[in-house]
This record gives sequence, C-alpha cells and structure tokens, in this order.
Amino acid sequence: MSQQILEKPASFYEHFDRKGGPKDTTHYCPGCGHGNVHKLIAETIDDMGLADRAIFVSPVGCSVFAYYYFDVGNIQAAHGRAPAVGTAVKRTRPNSIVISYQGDGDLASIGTAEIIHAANRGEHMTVFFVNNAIYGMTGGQMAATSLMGQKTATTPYGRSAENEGFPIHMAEMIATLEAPVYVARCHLADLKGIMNTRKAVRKAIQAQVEGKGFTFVEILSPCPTGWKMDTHAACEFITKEMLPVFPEKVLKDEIATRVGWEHEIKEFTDEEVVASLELGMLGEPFPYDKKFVDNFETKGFKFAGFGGQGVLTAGAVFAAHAMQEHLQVSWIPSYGPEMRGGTANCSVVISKDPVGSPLVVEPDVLAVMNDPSFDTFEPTVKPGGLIIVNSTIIARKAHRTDVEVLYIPLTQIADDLGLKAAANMVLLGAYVEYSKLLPLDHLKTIVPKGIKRKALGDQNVLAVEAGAKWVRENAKALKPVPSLTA
Ligand SMILES: Cc1ncc(C[n+]2csc(CCOP(=O)(O)OP(=O)(O)O)c2C)c(N)n1
Ligand code: SF4
Repeated sequence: MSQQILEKPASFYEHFDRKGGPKDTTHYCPGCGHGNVHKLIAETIDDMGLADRAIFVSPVGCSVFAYYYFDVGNIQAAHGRAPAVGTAVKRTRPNSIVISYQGDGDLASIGTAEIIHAANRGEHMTVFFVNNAIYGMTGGQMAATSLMGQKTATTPYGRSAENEGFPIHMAEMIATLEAPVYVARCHLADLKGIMNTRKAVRKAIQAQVEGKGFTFVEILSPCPTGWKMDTHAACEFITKEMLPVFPEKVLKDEIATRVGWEHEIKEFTDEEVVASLELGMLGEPFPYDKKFVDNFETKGFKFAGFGGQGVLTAGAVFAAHAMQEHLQVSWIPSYGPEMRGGTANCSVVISKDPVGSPLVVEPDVLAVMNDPSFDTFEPTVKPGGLIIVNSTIIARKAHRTDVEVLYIPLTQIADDLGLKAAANMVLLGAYVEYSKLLPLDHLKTIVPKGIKRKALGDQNVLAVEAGAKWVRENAKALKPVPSLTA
C-alpha cells in the first residue's frame, strides 16, 4: 500500500529559530500568499538540488524575513534594491542561483528603475514579484499595482486616475525588453492557479540553472489583512478584480531558443585587478611574516582633505602597501561634488581577517589636511585614537582631549622639497615612521609603483622620507598625551 508523506521542504529550516515568538509558524497573516510562494520555491530548490547554490535576496516588505525560513544563502537588500544586489551576487558567484523575491511596493514603486535595468541587462537571476496590490507590511497603503477604485490606507475614496494614475503592468513592461528570457504572470486564488504558479516557478528557476538569462514571474497574491477581507473573499478579489486587470499568462518564453546567451564571465588576474584599481603594478608581495600578520589588530583610517590634496591616493597607496604585507584591506573614496577644491576623503581598513565592512565610521587614525575635514571628523575618532593635523593649513588645535594629536606641517615639508603636491606622501612617511605599523622601507618601494604618474614616483619617495625625517627630528615633541599612556 502506498503511503503519502506530507513534510516541509528540506530547504526550509526545521524550526524557525531566527524568528521571535513561536518557532514552528511563520510570521505571515492567515491566508497570506507569501507562505504559498515560499513553499513553491522551497520545493523547487529541493527537487532541483539547489540548496547549496541558491542565494535568496529579500528586500523590505512582509517577506523581509525570508531568511527566517529558507535554509539557503540569504541576503537582505534595501527597499527595491534586490535586483542590484542580485546582479552583484550572480556576477561574482556565477554558479549561484539567485532568487530576487519582491513585493509590489518594493519592485513596482521604489525599485522600478532597478528591476527594469536588471531585466534589460538580462542578469542571470530569477525574480519572483509578489503582487498583492498593496503595501502589506506598512499597513495597506496604495501600491503602483493597486486597482482603479481600490480603497487603501492612502486612497480612502478609492484610487483615481487623476490623483494616482493607473496600475502599472510590470510583467508586460518587462516582456517588451529584449533580454528577458521568460516572463509570466500567475496567481494563487485557487488550486489551478497555484499549480500554474508551481509550473512557472520551476520553469523560471530551471532556465537560470541552464544559464538562459533573466526570468520573471509575477504572482497575484492575497493580502487578507491589507485588503480587510477574509481569506475566501481575498481569493475572490483576485479572481474577480485582479485577474481582469492583470491576466494570467506567459508573456514571453524564449527558453527553448535562447541557447548559450550568457554573460561572459571573465576571470581577472591579480595584475589586472591591481591595474584596474589604478594602483600600478605592485609586483611580488613582501615576504610573509606570520607573527606580524597574526598579531595585527584591525585598524580603520580616514584620510580627509580638499580634492586635489591627494588624500584618496594616500589611502590607496597605504592600503596597497598593507596588502603587499599579506594583510586584508579595503579602501573606499568619498568625493564632494567638485573636481577640485571640494572635500574628499577615503576610508581604509587594514586587518588580518577579511574586512566585513569598508566603512570607517569611527576611525582609529584620522589624517586631516584642511579645516572642514578637521571640523567634520574630529568628533568621530575613537577615544584613544590618533589625529594627524596638517598644521601648515589648519591653524586651530584639537578640541578632543581623549585622543593623541600630531600637528605636522605636511604642506610646508612638501613645499620645502619643491613638491607642492606631495603633502599626502609626507603624511604617509610621517605616520608610518611614527606608528611603525608597517615597515617604512617597504613603503618606499611601494610608493613609486602606486603613484599613477610614474614620473613622479621617485619624487614621492623623497616626500615619504621627508615626512619620516620630520618625525625623527621632532620625536621628543611628539610624545603621546599622558592621559592616553597612563
Ligand atoms: C527606503 C525605504 N522606504 C520605505 C520603507 C517602508 N516600507 C517598508 S515595507 C514597505 C512596503 C512594502 O510593500 P510591498 O513591497 O508591496 O510588500 P508586502 O509588504 O506587501 O509584501 C515600505 C514602504 C522602507 N523600509 N525603506
Ligand atoms: S499584511 Fe498582507 S502581505 Fe503582509 S503578511 Fe499579512 S497578509 Fe501577508
């Protein structure tokens, strides 16, 4: 006698331990369509053996907590930005199966640009667009897909064309683009609709497995809470009101004919990566010093000044040097709107471990080349941290008494060498000599390789030396503040 076993898909967690409250039920309202869609996706992941490759990208909306349930890779995206995050994931991990799971507030309002451009680029991902014609999570406000006349929290008299325009047909819009390979709309109002949705979910994911391109499945889904209906009425609302506006159909299916249409996934050599970062060819790393690397404590740096003072280059060269010492590094620039004379800063993180976030909100070390940078970033330095002040340009003293401050005439030292633009390298030389964080000799070999204008490489080494020399000559005056060394 055959036996039917009903069980949860294996790609769901056995118990939802990440969730507060009961661990065996979802956070969704009774009758919500999200649970159905989750189940159809999870079963597909199981049946296709994709649990180890699947990366679920969920942005904001009622499905924001998809990571409570799916035992696959999960990434949380900002509202509407799942296609951009999915693009990055797929391009950097081409073997992954990227699932972007988005509501209508998310995909058809705040994230309209993201989805259109990801679709137009033919990103190799699958998008499930759960259209419940309302912002569920935030209390039932009108969405771009709300129906004409639909009463919502923000259209209490019903949606009108004059005020709110017409419902947006995302599947139709996306199907007009050349790149997408499969675009379908289905619904969850009845068993037949759910079975058709099941087929579409499978087809879309299978197409991604086969490397065919961008696939998009819109699913009309009940939101009994937002619609203020019981579950039966919600299903009827889909059948009678939504389907005439958003018909169930396959709008585009080129899976069978789209053979081998794939992004070229290029492997970059280290040299190419370095060249693309415009750091110049750094050559062989320095000999590996295990003790040095193992004992290296993570440090965050902020280099700030006017655009044109070379603070971004200083950070990049410094990060490049640390990288050549076998440390993990990150460098991110932040520009003001002006090319020259505006503010610029960069954040550098150096660590023995992979860098989790490149943002440096509270630097251990701050180097400021001008007054606005000093005013802006002085309060952010970690207590016990270090500020290097370019005293040629900045006249004032620090307000902070819980940090160490070095006043170094960086621009003057560079000027004395006849190298007006090299105050940034004076800064590096001075800091490395003072902190001994990295070997000064190594820095001097990196600088010519890290500077874009090769002709200036040797001159910049002179600037590094001048900064280091200034520190040696003024060592006594640079004693740390007593409160920090006590
Ligand atoms: C940038 C940003 N803007 C607004 C919000 C508030 N917000 C949270 S969920 C949501 C609407 C989600 O609606 P939808 O995508 O349709 O998903 P549902 O909740 O219906 O599943 C909004 C506007 C936010 N979190 N972030
Ligand atoms: S508010 Fe709507 S979409 Fe959100 S969980 Fe409840 S029924 Fe589902």
